[in-house]
Amino acid sequence: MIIKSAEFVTSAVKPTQYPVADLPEIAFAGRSNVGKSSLINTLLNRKRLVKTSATPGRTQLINFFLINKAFSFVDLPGFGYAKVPAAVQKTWGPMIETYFSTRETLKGVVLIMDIRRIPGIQELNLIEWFAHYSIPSILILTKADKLSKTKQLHQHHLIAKALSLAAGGLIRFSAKTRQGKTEVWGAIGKLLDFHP
Ligand SMILES: Nc1nc2c(ncn2[C@@H]2O[C@H](COP(=O)(O)OP(=O)(O)OP(=O)(O)O)[C@@H](O)[C@H]2O)c(=O)[nH]1
Ligand SMILES: [Mg+2]
Repeated sequence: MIIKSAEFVTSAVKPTQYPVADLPEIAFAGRSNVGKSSLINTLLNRKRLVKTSATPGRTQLINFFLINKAFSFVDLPGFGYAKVPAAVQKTWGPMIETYFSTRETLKGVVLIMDIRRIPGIQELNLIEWFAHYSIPSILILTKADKLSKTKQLHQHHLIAKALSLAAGGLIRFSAKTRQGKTEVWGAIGKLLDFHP
């Protein structure tokens, strides 16, 4: 995929603040600090388009990016970070569900999980929402560089089992080594109906 342009558009919490829905859109979801922003930056060959941080839970807004003036990427706020104030944690569910249920141009969601961790109830709930709202999903196991190849395969199979999926339904990825980047673009291209 050749990235000619990638620009931040706006941050939003509610539909009236979303940019006009006139281009196909792909959203990125996952636990806080899992590596959502790093994955987006890696896909776009940008070091700091999307802010990453060592402090989890920093992205608490829905951030919209315009790519090649042809489609949008949306960095959704992460869930599950205990230090986020209770009031913010409470608004996360409705904010995300409103986005999933109202965004007509949403073509799919990339759910990012840590390859070292068996997904929990939040990931399972998100996968249920995707099914409920008929949103196609791409499931990613990131930070693969943190494990040996043997351990990667072992975790890949355990996580697939925990999600009742075939192993082929998960893509192993690393923002550090760029492992899996081509595969992720292939999956996104299918949802956006182009060939990256
Ligand atoms: N080794 C390794 N570290 C990674 C990878 N992806 C992200 N990280 C690190 O994990 C930390 C969190 O990454 P972010 O991309 O900011 O994660 P996020 O999910 O956007 O986090 P929030 O927006 O705070 O919820 C940073 O220190 C990254 O450098 C990866 O593939 N490999
Ligand atoms: Mg982030």
